[in-house]
Amino acid sequence: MSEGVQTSPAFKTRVFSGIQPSGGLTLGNYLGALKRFADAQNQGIETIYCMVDMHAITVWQDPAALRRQTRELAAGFIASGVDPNRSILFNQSQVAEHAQLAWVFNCVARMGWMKRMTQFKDKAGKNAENASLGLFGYPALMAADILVYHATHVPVGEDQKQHLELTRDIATKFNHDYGVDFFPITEPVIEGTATRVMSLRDGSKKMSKSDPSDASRINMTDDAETIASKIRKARTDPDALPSEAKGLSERPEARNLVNIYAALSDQTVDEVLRDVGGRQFSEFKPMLADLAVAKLSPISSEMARLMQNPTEIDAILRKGADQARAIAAPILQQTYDIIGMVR
Ligand code: AQP
Repeated sequence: MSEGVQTSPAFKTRVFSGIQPSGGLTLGNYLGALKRFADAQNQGIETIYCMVDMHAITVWQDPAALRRQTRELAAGFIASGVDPNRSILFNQSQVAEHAQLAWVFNCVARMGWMKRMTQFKDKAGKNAENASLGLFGYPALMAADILVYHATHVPVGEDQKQHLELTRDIATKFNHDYGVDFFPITEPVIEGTATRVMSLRDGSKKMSKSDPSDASRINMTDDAETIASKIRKARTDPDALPSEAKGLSERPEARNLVNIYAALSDQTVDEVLRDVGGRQFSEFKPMLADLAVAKLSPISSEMARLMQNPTEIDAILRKGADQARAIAAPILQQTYDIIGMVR
């Protein structure tokens, strides 16, 4: 056991999560992540949220676009209810400890573990030999993002489940290899009706900011007319809505629209169907469009207002980075002590 290392820390409840500034925010990011980030903060839990720009550059990012998208994402966090006075909000590359711990985890994680990651396979496609090494090692950096704060809970969408299992594997292997109980075994928090918002054009594909079809997603910056038109054109089936959730099990597109409605209105799917069961999509789609516009337009106007003052956004992120570093630096130093690095 290493000198001076606390080996059985009592892990206090601490939430961490991040979003890549790799494009504009979608309704999937809002319902699967941002809205739930604000909910965790509002429950009085310690919350740390991050724009993960080092993850974003695992695929090409134009420098000017990356800067703009990072600030726009920060504005999206704040406009969605993440309060920089109650949550720590910062940009990943401002806190070097993420990259430092990621290197340690690169040496803990195994090649075979990384090769099984479906997101790498999806993003690298047929041309895996030409993908960046960073894209391959992405989950080790994600584990570092979480564990450098000893975070106990990570709210994410369904698509991140496999990466969080890998975070747990890395923590377990590190603790086992060094005979310590140093890193917590983090719990993924994948809850609610919108943990996997699907494309509006294809109910089998996740809604994604990098989908080539803009019609497949609702962007947080879309205006009311665009939102209504995308929902009107969303793919559906010809049947009326059922009156119970089980009637949606074989109807992915219908299920997606009802899930979105439920998440936006803070209801369960059964509660929604109690009201709208039996209606045709010609009636339900305008109801969904009205709800989406009512919920999203205040957020997009607030984002636009915040974006008029980028210096203010940068100051918020710098302050958050100082707070984040104050937690991360001692945890990294303890990690180095455990490993046997002389300092
Ligand atoms: N469709 C979705 N439904 C529910 N949650 C979602 N998330 C993303 N899409 C959906 C959640 O948003 C958080 C941040 O995601 P990210 O930006 O770090 O990366 P991503 O998951 O790869 O998101 P995208 O939109 O698909 O980005 P690209 O196209 O760049 O890969 C995560 O918690 C994620 O689960």
